[in-house]
Amino acid sequence: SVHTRDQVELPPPAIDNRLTVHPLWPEIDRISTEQIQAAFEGVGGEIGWQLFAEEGDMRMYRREMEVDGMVTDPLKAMHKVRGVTAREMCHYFFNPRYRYEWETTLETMTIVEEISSDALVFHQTFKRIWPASQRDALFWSHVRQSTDNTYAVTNHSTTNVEYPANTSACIRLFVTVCLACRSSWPAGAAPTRDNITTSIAYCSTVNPGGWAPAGVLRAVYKREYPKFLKRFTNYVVEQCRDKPIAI
Ligand code: 6CM
Repeated sequence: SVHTRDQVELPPPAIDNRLTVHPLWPEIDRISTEQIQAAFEGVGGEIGWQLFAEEGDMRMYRREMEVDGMVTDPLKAMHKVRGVTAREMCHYFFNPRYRYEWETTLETMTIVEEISSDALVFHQTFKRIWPASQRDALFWSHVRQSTDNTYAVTNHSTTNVEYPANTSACIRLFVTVCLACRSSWPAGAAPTRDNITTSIAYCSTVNPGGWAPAGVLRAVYKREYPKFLKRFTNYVVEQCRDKPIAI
């Protein structure tokens, strides 16, 4: 019926066997493990992280960084969302079916390869930001359970001969993103939509891949990242409201 969700399409609790035999597996496993670990490390006492957006439980930090004159500021965001699980959060972030509904910077999205139920390769083009050239990205995306009640999606740039960089109107950007989520509920109680809280750590590092004015880029990030995280988390809360909870 319309109110039951196929459990099979939720992120699987164990790694899909088809992924572990794929040539990208060693890289996907290593980078995902590193990213998930780093995502849960605090920014509190650390030098260099500057808070640039704060709203309710959401906090966003960045570290100003440039590589060959290009802005590559690492971004880290923390948030707390009530009424949804880590697994549900990651399901909506990973599954391309929902992407156009929450991703506002997107122009096109193509699934380049379906590696397994928990790993895909995407080609995406983004809306052009004046006065820079349009950007595209080619990246693998992997969703996994890390520990109990903890799920994460890692996205990382890759290459594919059928999708060469910098040939058309687009400059290829490079991205490493991790959305790591951990759910908790009162000890001794069963988890419900009323008592569950999910802590989110979102990390993103984007190399624009070619000339883009630093000031414009930083202004876009400052506006777009908070907008993305608020919109995405509200979207998941709305989607889950009348559905059975998926731990
Ligand atoms: O993590 C996010 N989205 C994922 C699914 O699309 C994926 C995307 C990574 C690429 C991030 C590139 C951002 C740079 C976009 C430049 C063009 C901005 C145009 C703005 C026009 C309105 O991991 C959420 C990414 C949120 C980015 C703000």
